[in-house]
Formats: sequence, C-alpha cells, structure tokens
Amino acid sequence: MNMRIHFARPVAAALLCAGLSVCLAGRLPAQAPSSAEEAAAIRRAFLHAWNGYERYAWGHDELLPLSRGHKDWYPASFLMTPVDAFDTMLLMGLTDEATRAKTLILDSLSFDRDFPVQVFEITIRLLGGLISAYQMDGDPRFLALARDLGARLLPAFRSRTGMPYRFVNLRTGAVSGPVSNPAEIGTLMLEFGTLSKLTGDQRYYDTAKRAVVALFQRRSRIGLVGSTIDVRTGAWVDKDSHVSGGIDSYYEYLLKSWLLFRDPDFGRMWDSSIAAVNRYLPDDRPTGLWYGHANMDSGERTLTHFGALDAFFAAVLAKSGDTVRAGRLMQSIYRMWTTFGIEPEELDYVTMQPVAAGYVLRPEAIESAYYLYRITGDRRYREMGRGMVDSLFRYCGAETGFAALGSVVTKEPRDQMESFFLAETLKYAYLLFAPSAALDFDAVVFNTEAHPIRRTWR
Ligand code: DMJ
Repeated sequence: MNMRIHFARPVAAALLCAGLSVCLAGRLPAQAPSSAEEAAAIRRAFLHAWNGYERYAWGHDELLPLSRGHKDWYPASFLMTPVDAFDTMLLMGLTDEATRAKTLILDSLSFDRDFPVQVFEITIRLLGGLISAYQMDGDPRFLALARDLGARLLPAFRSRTGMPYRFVNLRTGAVSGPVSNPAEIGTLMLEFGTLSKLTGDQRYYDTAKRAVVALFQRRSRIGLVGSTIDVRTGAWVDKDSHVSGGIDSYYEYLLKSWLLFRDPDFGRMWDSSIAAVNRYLPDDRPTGLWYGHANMDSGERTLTHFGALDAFFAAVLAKSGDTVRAGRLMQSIYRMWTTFGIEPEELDYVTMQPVAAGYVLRPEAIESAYYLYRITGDRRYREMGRGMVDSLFRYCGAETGFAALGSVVTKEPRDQMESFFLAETLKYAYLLFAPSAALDFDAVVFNTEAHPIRRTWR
C-alpha cells in the first residue's frame, strides 16, 4: 500500500503546513507564510517525524516510515535517531521530547559491543551528537559516553600511515576496511579535537590531526585528492577528484577545524586545497556554475555530475568568505532542486538529467541556503529555502514520519527516514526561519551532521 501522503490531503497538511492554502489547494498562496509561521510548521514537521519514531521505532536506530517498523544498523541499536535529534529538540524548545530522549540515551546507550562499526558515521552522528548534547544540556554523562566512544574508536587509526581504517570493533579494537576515502579519513577532527579540549586528553586531537595531515600530504602535484586511498600504503586507488560524497566533508573540516581550533596548520591546508579545487573543478555552463569531477593528477574533466551531497559546498564557500561563488552555486543548486520539484541524488548538469534519481531527505541544499542567508542577509536565500522545504513536505510527508523518494521523477516513496533528517534537514530548515537568537550562527561551528560545537576553551 502506498502510504505516502501529498499535502493535498488535509491530515498531513494540518500536521505540517504553515501556509495551508499552498498545500491544501495545490496553488500559490495569496501571501507567503511569515517566517514565524514557517518555523512553527517546521517544528510541527519535526514533531510528526519524532512521534513516528517514538511510536514505532523507540529504542532503535531509525524509523521505517512506510512499513511502520524500525531498523538497526548493527546487531545492537546505537539510538542513532535520538542521539542525532536531541540538540534539534533543544533548539526547537521541545522539552518533553528532549527529556524522554535523554532518559533513553543515558539509560540504555552502550558502546561495549563486539562488532565492527563504521568510524566515520559513528563519529559524525554519535560522537558529534553526544558532544553537542553535553555542551547544550550540561549533563556530564553525555561527555562520559562521548569519551568512552572516542577511546573505543582510537584503535582504528593504528595503520602505518596514521589514517584510520573504515571499521573498528568497539570491544576488541580489531580493524577492517583498509581502502578508505578522504571524507571518512578527514571528517573526524571536529569531534575528536573537541573531545580533547573538553577532557584534557590530547590523544584524540593529535590522532585525528595526524590522519588529516597524512592525507593532505598525499595530494597530487596540482593539489587535488582522489576518491579512494589505501590507508596501509598511502597509495591512491581511485584518482577521480570532486567535492561529492567520499571527499566532500574533508574540505569542510579543513575550514571548520581552522575556525574552531584556530590551529594555523588547518588554515594552511584549507588555503592550499581550496585554491586547487577552485582552479580545476568549477564548470561554468549555460545551466549555471557547477563543481564537476576531474582527474587528480592532470586536472582533466572526467564527469559532469553534481548532486544532493555536493550541495554542501555553497555553505562551505560562503563560510570561507567567498559569497560570490557560493551565491552562483546556490542558484545552480536551486535549479537542480526545482527541475524535478525536488533534488535528485546525482545530476548530469549538461543534460540536466538525473544520474541517480532518488532523494533520501538530504539536508545540504537547505543547509547552503541557511548559511548564505545568515552570512549575506539576502532574503532570496530564505525564499529558496521556503520553496525547497515546501516541496519536501509535499512529496515526502507520510502518515508516519517522512519518507525518502525512490525517484524524484516518479516521486515513488521509499521506506527510509535517516537520522540526519532530524539532525540536519529539519534543523537547518528551522534555523533558516527562526529568529537569529534561536542559535548564534557566528558562535558555533556545525559538524557535518549539523551538531553545533561551541568553543568553550581558550
Ligand atoms: C550526513 O550524514 C552528513 O551530512 C554527511 O556529511 C553526508 N551525508 C549525510 C547527509 O546527506
């Protein structure tokens, strides 16, 4: 049975929509909802998704929104959704929900597990979530959990190069997955570095930094990195360079590690990397400015693909001060989104046809609109965000929670609601419309899972 509900149906509309006239009648409203109304609608949408989790997936990693079931990533649950969603609840003032999530986490989350986990995902979602939970809520038990997890992840870095294996057994420290990628190697610094700052144990900072430096040192003569690398030997396995999944947040963390820790080594690595990226990857086409793929040694164009994951790059450019390129890229991202009513996972930006047609509730396009709006104050970015959020609600709203799309062309639903929908997508959407006092944008650095980290140390 197809349980996806378009906003044309009153029940979903009433739950989720601020501008009811938009959704109920499927026509443009006489007047767009105010920012406060939009923020309130996004908060209701969050509650709708969370209530689905509480009812059908409590204690598990994720809700399956269509079958009303649950999914765990591993043989035991790590409470992926509650940990990821907790700081969004605090930001939205959802006190009762936050209290229930906190009790669940503190009563039942354990990392003493005899199976391998993916270092990158566990770090950005759980370590990042626990650190921001500690910083925002103040309960030292969150930090104790983060410290325990950090210690169990450290054996992953025991390779000859210092770059981490992809998987580590949390109980035994056994490692696997030697062929990794820049994102999984280079997106650990904010979490590990902050853990050191908060605990006084320098090992986390030094270990994660050593891995980033080892990766940076293996950049090509023209300054680019490839898609996959063997952490045992340091040899590149795939030399395709891009800002898409597998590399994306490596660049994000070079910049953000510089901003958060003020460690000049990260500033230098960022400056050198962004110069190479901006030399070889941008692709100015009649369809807009894009960042495509190129060979890391020659700089020659290999693919004209850009997708939902790549959309984070406008936010990073804006955060670095390059609002001109960021603004042009945001126009392209919005075009990618509006061509199909919602963005595909991957697009050929020459033909404007999807290469991978699904949409898994990803945040990056809305994240970039939020950054650009906060940094430039230009309301056009908020309007882009409004369009994206409205269509997301329209096409992905389900009776229970929100569902990914198998195809943005057919809009067929898929039984999946990843935790980043609550950690990131709805958080950035909410912050785009909430008063700026809801979160001081300049006082935090978001990890790649949208967990805000505050520099509480000197
Ligand atoms: C999230 O887990 C993070 O944003 C990560 O950097 C990329 N993929 C998802 C969201 O799309």
